[in-house]
Amino acid sequence: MSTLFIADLHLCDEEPAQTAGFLRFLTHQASSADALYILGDLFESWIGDDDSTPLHRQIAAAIKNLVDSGVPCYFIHGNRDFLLGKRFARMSGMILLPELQVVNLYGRNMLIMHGDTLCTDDTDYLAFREKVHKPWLQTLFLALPLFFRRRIAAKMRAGSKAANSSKSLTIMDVNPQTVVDTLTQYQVQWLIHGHTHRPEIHELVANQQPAFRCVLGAWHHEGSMIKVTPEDVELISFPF
Ligand code: LP5
Ligand code: MN
Repeated sequence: MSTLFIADLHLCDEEPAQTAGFLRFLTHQASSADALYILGDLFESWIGDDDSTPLHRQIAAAIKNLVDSGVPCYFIHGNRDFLLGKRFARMSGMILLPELQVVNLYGRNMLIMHGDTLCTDDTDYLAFREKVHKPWLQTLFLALPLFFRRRIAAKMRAGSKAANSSKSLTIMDVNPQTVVDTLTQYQVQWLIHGHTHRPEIHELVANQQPAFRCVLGAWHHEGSMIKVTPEDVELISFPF
């Protein structure tokens, strides 16, 4: 019995190794799991479900195979693929979850999320996030021709890279008080998230008890997953 979590694969045409690694992961590790949770940034960027590229169709079909074999797959949006919608969910068989979700796994209540909203010191990012999450702006963006959306997304990625190069590592990490507040708000002792690309299982105190913050790694040169079993919670890296 095991439930697997992954995030931050950043799949794109330019990085075929990650795609190969993900397809292998689906047919190997994930095929014997009770469920797979993808906690955002599956794709490098997502500009609308109508952007039907061979890569997107290949990934949808591979996830659908897993789901059809009896392994449910859940998805929480990341800051790169927050526009992934119902059409892609239907194609892939994935179930879209809200930004924060508590799941009970083998008796443990675990809060799961992408992790970007825990970075509350990064006020520039949060201001940017608030803007691009406005429904009217998203509707407007999605109505633009694909080539234009692609250009805007590339500008945003370039702007993000430039902004990140002058931000400190502390600003781009989670705020410790926000983590404790979130665990308190949801009355849980376990948190699983991605986004920061700093894989680790941190021990802390919340609700006057030991608590654990499990951070997934990005799929740069190897895969990263968290495996939850009735006995254990493990952070595992594996070659593509
Ligand atoms: O993604 P990453 O790891 O590089 O950095 C993130 C934060 N950056 C982002 C921006 C995304 O990378 C952009 C993704 C594009 C998605 C598809 C387009 C959908 C458009 C929808 C429109 C309605 O999330 C970064 C954080 C970092 O994580 C660590 O937490 O710091 O935040 C920023 O870089 C935000 C900047 O501080 C401020 C904004 C710069 C963007 C400038 C955009 C200009 C675009 C003009 C277009 C007309
Ligand atoms: Mn992210």
